Amino acid sequence: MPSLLRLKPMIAVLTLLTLIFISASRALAHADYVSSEPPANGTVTSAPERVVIVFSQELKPEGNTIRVTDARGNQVDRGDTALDRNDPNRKTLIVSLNPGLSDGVYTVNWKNASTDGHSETGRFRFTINTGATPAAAPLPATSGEEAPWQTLLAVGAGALLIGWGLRRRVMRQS
Ligand SMILES: [Cu+2]
Repeated sequence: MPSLLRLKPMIAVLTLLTLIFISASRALAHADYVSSEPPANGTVTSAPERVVIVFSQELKPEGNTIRVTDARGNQVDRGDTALDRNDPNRKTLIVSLNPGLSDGVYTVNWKNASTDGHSETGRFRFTINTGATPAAAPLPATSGEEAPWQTLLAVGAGALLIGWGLRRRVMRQS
């Protein structure tokens, strides 16, 4: 039966389109992670006072939690997750952190409740690295004379990096 043979690709295409439609509407219908401060997998150079997460959809005022833990699993947030009052779209959550967090890797677990009745969960990490070594301390005022060779060093390092990048590109093309 030739008609049945012709039907098979059509069914395949329809199935594919349905799957695409379902995944697209799912993405539209939930409050997914858009961005955060600190950023996911990012490194900050000073201890943040809070974690802010922006989602793709309006959230309910209740039922949202951001839980932040240190590398040992200890809670370092203050349990005060709330909508950001500065966001008129109600897509932003904020939680306060304990002051003066030490360098290390922190895990953020979030759970939200969007106004369409759905709930999403997610997790990301960020690193605090204040570079708290004597070498990273602010340079004394007398360091003005060092500026020229420091600039030279920076330019030299930049040139090396660019050269290395070009070489890699050339090697990849050949
Ligand atoms: Cu939804």
